[in-house]
Amino acid sequence: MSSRQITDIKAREILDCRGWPTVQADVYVGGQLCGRADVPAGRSTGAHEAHVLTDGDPKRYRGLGVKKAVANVCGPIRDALLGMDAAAQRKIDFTMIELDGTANKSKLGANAILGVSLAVARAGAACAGVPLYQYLNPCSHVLPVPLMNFLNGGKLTANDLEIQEFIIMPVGAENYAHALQMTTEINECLRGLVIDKYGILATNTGDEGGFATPMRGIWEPFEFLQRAVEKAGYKSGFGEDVVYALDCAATHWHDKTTGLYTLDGKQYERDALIDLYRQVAGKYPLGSMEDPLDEEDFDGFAKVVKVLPETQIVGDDLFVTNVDRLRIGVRRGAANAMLFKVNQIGSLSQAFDAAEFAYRNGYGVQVSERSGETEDALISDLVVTLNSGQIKTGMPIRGERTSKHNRLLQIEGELGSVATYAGHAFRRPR
Ligand code: 2PG
Ligand code: MG
Repeated sequence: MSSRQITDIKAREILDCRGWPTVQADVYVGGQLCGRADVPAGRSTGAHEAHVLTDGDPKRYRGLGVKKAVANVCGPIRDALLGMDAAAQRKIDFTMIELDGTANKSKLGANAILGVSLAVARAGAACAGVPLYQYLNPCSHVLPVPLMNFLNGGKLTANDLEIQEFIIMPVGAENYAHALQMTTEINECLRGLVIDKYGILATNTGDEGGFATPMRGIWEPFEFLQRAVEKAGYKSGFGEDVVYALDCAATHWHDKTTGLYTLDGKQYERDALIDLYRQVAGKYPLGSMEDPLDEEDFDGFAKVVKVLPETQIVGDDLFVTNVDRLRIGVRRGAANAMLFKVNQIGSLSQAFDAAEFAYRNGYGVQVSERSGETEDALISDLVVTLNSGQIKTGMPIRGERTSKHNRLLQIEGELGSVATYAGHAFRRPR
């Protein structure tokens, strides 16, 4: 009998940062709790994401309870995995996938499967007596550039900005700790500028900690970011202190019937929108842009890659961390980086497969939070495991976001002189 044999699996319904129920799973080895993990949840989700199993009972949490998913963990998943080696991550993940038997994990729930998958990884690391990032990859050493979401819009905020995230990347920082310092200094300057123009109420924040201001369109947020950067004493530009980034989340302001995009009251055909992006990138150093177009428009994404040669183009709703969709993207030259969200696909092994496929094809990998997070900081270990060089995990305020940043500070300390901050090389740091 292996000393890493799984002896029990438990789960419970907990709450995420929006107060919505989600799954927490526990894995026991040798009678001891060895791995625990929480499942995050999106709000601006892609149509092709794995299925989140909710109870649909309007009497509890307006249908959003996850007791059924919890029961699936404690019943069929537990039965299938008891006695297995906690280090057999792949075997465990694919046992659950087979047990589910559907393409999108709708029978057991991606939230049930992922919770166990992540908790198993933690249990494996605990048995090995090493931190998770080191257990998953002994060559982990790259600290990512954080994509800091200073101004929030879209589905993650109650304001009129269609574009979901206006981001600053502190690429010129010396290390992760310095990146956080730069971010906070710039954010304090931005706060002052926002108050001057819009008053104190405009400094309320959205789901990921960026200000939820009444700004409009695409130009005004950039003007504010640029002024805040300068006021804080930093320079924007490739090779300078900071570059900018966007998550347009354009699927959510694209009309599938007319094919038009509506931005600040104006309608755009696809090519006109791409031209607008070109103008923005001509004025501001745009290091990265996520989901510039609708999630089904692979050819449009390929066009954006050609029009913006200096900008990393990231597929989120486009790829949903799914190797099959990524394969289509690679074939058609759509985007050149993949957003990595474990719950989009629903198991750690499949998410790693997608990342590896991305790397093999010269694509970057940007590890990402969901808008609905708990204080679980597992993605901080994953970004270092992947040596991916970039993480999007919200502003360093609100506990469910600071937990990730603070975990990265711990990892930077643990790695000591081995730690390498990705900096300007965030697209290919390895
Ligand atoms: C996104 C994310 C996180 P959500 O679109 O990239 O920033 O939002 O988790 O709601 O999908
Ligand atoms: Mg996105």
